[in-house]
Amino acid sequence: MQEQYHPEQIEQDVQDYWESNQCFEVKEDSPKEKFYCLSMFPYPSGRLHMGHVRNYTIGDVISRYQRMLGKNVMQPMGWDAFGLPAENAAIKNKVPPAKWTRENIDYMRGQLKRLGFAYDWQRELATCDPDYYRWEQWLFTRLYKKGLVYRKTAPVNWCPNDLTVLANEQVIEGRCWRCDTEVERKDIPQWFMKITAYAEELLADLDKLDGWPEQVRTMQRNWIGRSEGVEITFAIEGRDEALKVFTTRPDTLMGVTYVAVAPEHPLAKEAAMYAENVAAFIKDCQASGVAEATLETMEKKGMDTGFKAIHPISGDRVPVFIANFVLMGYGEGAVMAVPAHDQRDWEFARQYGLSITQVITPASTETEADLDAGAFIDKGVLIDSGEFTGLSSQQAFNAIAAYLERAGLGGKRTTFRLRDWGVSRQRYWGAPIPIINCGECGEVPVPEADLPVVLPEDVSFDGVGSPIKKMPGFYETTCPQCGGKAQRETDTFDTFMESSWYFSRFASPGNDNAMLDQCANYWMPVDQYIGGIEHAILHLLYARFYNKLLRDEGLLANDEPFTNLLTQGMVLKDGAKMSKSKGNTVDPQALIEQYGADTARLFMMFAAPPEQSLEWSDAGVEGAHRFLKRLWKRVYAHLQVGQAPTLKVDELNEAQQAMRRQVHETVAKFSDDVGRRFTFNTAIASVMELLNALNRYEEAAPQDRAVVQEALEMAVRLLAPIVPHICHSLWQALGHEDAIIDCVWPQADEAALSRNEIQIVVQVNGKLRARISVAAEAERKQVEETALADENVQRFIEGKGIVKIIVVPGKLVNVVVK
Ligand code: ANZ
Ligand code: ZN
Repeated sequence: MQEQYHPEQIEQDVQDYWESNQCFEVKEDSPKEKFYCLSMFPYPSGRLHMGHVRNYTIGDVISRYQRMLGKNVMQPMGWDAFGLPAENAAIKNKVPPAKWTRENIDYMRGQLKRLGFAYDWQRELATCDPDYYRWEQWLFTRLYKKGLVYRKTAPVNWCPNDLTVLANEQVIEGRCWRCDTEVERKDIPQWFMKITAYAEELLADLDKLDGWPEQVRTMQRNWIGRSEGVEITFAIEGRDEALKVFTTRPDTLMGVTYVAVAPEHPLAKEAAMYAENVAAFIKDCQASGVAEATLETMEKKGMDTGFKAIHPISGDRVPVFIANFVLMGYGEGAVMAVPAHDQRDWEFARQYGLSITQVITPASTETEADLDAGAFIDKGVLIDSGEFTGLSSQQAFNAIAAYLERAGLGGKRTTFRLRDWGVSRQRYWGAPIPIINCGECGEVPVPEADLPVVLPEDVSFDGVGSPIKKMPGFYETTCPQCGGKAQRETDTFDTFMESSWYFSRFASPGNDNAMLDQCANYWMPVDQYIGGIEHAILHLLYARFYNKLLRDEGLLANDEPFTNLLTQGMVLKDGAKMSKSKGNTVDPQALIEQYGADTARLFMMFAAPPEQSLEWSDAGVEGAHRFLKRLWKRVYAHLQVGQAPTLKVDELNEAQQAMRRQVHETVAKFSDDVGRRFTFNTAIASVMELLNALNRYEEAAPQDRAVVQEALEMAVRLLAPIVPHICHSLWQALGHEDAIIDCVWPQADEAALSRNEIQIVVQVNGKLRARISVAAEAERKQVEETALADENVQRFIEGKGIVKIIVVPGKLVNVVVK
């Protein structure tokens, strides 16, 4: 063993050892319990950032810990390789996206290896490889036949100058990011996945996910947004087709003073044909783009269509408005407006001079509805509502639903906020959508034998539109059904398609004959998933959806993909998120080069518990490094004296027992912190304290050296998942042939934990009445209390006064009573 700690050298040696012994390549044939640990795979942007280092260190520590618990642990890694940044980089640097992406992957793979993560690299995949996305295309064509994917017209952001579709993040304050032209909304045919068909199950199964943070489950529940309500039909005067609305408050039906439809609603379009100002209004609404986040905050605008709706119960005529806040994609794209009881409707009615009719009054006399100040939105008791007057809101919900049902004018219905997933992107760098458009046959899925539809990678990329849209060699084809001339779809998939199933493919890698095989059912579900909270909604929801699709295809047996979820906190610098745009990043590469992988890993795990944000600190990194140097030095000093004798636990003196007790208390605390609480920082702190105690510990007798040997071995085993390289070396230096990655996780020795107990006799008035055991180092007061608490002693002193208590330390207690 060398005297000095040289991380760069030992880390290289240890990594060579792992690689040449294929230490992290796992199979499905183990009798051990399986454990699948997965960190969210990175986008190959060029270099790792600190967020990656943190995420992957947490995952690696959990993996290595689970392995030491005796499990068959699989930890894979791959690349979420499609997406917009590659296109932007291609424009900037004049490199094709494929080349740029693959070079980044090579560089980042090297960085991950340098950090010593225990990945089974045999399972590596990049989503831009046709061998991967072909299965996504395959599944898509299967789902098409099942009716779970369909095409419909939907709006996109369109730059009229560049003649290109823009992603939401390419629209900056309503303008194109490249040419600053005002962005328009354009309706084009796009492909959708019917996630709404799984809405009920996606919601219900959240209850099973008790290994997920409650916050994430709540976010998913809100996103799915189940609403129980009533669908109501309003006839339109002078027209055959009626208008349907969805409401969660049918109890307010008698307070309807107008109805409102979305700008895209057929009735709005019809009104536009009769009146120019209506047409202009609709156009104006559409120019505001498609980014939906602004809906809540935008100014509420409306326009009278001139149509009159007939109230289904009273028969009153009410105006039909177009309103920009009514969404075409929710419910029926139309609302019954009740300005007295809905704030949005109230504001709208005020603005356009529409009447406000109160039909709900507070149930308790303590509150009062002040309709001049705003809508009264609480539930209560019905007034001015004909036969429903006097009912509570709850009773009226059912009564009105039943009435409408009998009259054939509606009934109870459940809707979801969740919409079908639009998966078409008018971009180049993505998986081609496997559909052929034929003038005769319409949309025809690419037959299985013709898959994959490979994306041409050798392209010149100028950023104006997608190159494959200008490549007849790609899109001109023949129809698989009629053999006539046809055109390939040139849109590509949303990259969430690739990230929604990569975890199952890791469990069943490289199969050229099937999307997944039986191995997937050995490994799935993922036991521990680790990633950023920014993926709490879309990625996790789509992944859960995909898992259910794959299950229903017979490819997976599990209902849910991720049993436990850990969302790690952000890496901050000076209190702000580390990000390129803020210019406050610290490059992990420099950190690794200066201090080594173990220091980087230790810092990441020591600076904060994983779910909390972590503040970057140079001092913290140096502190982590100093600790590793001290650990090395302590082992070195210990070994300089020669081999330690065998530990004889029965022959230890008090000081030795006390030292040994701290060792085993550390083992117990560390295991609990890491295994149950995930508080790696406090676990590490306990080993730091142990090392301090060892440095203070005076070694005189040979058994002292045996105690120290055990202490150092325990420290090294506990730290092995966190700083695996140094622990590998130290373990061998301490005289072991086996590799520490395969050591079993240490168990605290119960005997060492219990304090040294001694037997004491208790007399009452000089007569032996009991034998008690107390800690050897127990204080006099404690000995007295234990003696007096003894049942037999109690019998002899009961009802008598205690005159005095004589204590002979370590021997006897005599209670004198009168
Ligand atoms: C009348 C009413 C009266 C409503 C009242 C609320 C309060 P959640 O809970 O999110 O499901 N709504 C229905 N379809 C809509 C659409 N396409 N765009 C915008 N708003 C729509 O919300 C359901 C309520 O949202 C419905 O109940 C409807 O307004 C509105 F005192 O109907 B309500
Ligand atoms: Zn055809």
